[in-house]
Amino acid sequence: MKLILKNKTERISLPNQQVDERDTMFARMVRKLKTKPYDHYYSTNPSLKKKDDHIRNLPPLLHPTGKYYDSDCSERAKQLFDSIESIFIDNKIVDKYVKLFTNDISTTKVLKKIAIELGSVAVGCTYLEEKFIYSHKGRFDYNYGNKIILNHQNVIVFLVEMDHTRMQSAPKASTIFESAKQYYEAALISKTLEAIILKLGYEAIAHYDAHYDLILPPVAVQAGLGELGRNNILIADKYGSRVPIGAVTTNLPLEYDNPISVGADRFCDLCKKCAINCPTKALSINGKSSVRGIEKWTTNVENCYSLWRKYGTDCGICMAVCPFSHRNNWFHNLIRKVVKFLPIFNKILLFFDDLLYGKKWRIK
Ligand code: B12
Ligand code: SF4
Ligand code: SF4
Repeated sequence: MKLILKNKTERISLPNQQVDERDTMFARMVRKLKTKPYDHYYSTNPSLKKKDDHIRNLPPLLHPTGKYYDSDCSERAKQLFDSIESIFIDNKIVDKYVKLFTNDISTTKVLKKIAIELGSVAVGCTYLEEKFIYSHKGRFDYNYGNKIILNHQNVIVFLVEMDHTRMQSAPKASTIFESAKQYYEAALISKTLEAIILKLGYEAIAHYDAHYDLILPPVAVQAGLGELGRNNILIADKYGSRVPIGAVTTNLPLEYDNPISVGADRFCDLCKKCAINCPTKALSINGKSSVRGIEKWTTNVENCYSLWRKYGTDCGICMAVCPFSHRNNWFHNLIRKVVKFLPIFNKILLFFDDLLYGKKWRIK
């Protein structure tokens, strides 16, 4: 089955199978020796045992021995990541927002307005495609291997913006601080939307850091928020890749958005800046590969994540170096329009991007 993008020049295809959350890098890394999930996982995936054990033995993220550890940023990032688990949504705020829903205005419009008011920079709605739901839980031992049953038909998906200046210091600790800050924001927004929808009498589940039942980038693509880049994450209009994603699935009826083109797929064919500048060469420098039946860019996840453990941060160079991730201002938005509608200028634009910002990543 094919989804046709709005300008009918691009298509996205649906994979032929679901992903098991147990196979994702963070899930693999939480497995602990001498536990049932560990024994089960590596008896079914023996080829991964040696390399995973090696990465697991590296110092943890945000550890003082990490190359870019910073006593201020790293410690504040740690606190923010921890506090995501204890986010509490005040009923008074929920009630205030619930009052905005009246018969005269479309529910989707009100929900989107609330998401923006809460701090998202873009919001889209789409149907929930089964192939983007994980098949089994994997991030925690207590529900390891549980089959995911998610009967919601719809999903509201939103983006939060990572500060451009902080991103320019990637892979230093100020970028992981910014990640933690925006993952916290995304969790807060998704949990607030979840509470509002529940109050309206519908089912809802917030999907946020470590608590995802969905692969978010394709859902965001389907909801019209951008395109997948060579850096293997979402490239959104106006913000490029410096946009963490949050989502809420629900049975509340929603009006759907259509996928869009930002011109990234064509531009990425020429550019390759993310792949060239990735310190561990984790990104595809050549063409796309077939993954679960679709042609797409890939990431060598072991290379990427083991570097994080050495740096003590979440790197982020591939987000920061991307020409689409420049500031959201009139000048760069004009260039974004040219890339979107006049791909004939891609080569010259890339030439000037190299000239102004450099071909090689420079930590600011
Ligand atoms: C595990 C994980 C990682 C792992 C593994 C990455 C991977 N490719 O699997 C590691 C540690 C390496 C990692 C690194 C990073 N991550 Co990460 N990661 C995740 C997580 C939790 C799960 C992803 C997953 O299920 N992967 C397994 C399979 C699906 O991976 P895959 O086949 O390579 O598919 C990838 C893409 O091709 C796309 N995709 C999959 N199927 C399809 C189908 C279609 C049609 C399309 C269009 C796309 C698509 O989605 C996958 C993730 O990008 C998601 C959160 C989430 N629930 O989505 C965040 C997430 C993808 N990460 C994110 C980010 C930002 C990063 C980093 C930049 C780190 C940072 N500083 O923040 C790097 C970038 C690495 C890179 N260039 O690929 C963001 C991306 C935001 C965006 N703009 O898209 C997410 C969505 C978290 C969030 N809430 O915002 N990550
Ligand atoms: S986060 Fe860093 S190591 Fe990982 S793919 Fe991006 S540039 Fe490469
Ligand atoms: S850096 Fe270049 S190749 Fe990589 S995602 Fe951005 S535009 Fe595409």
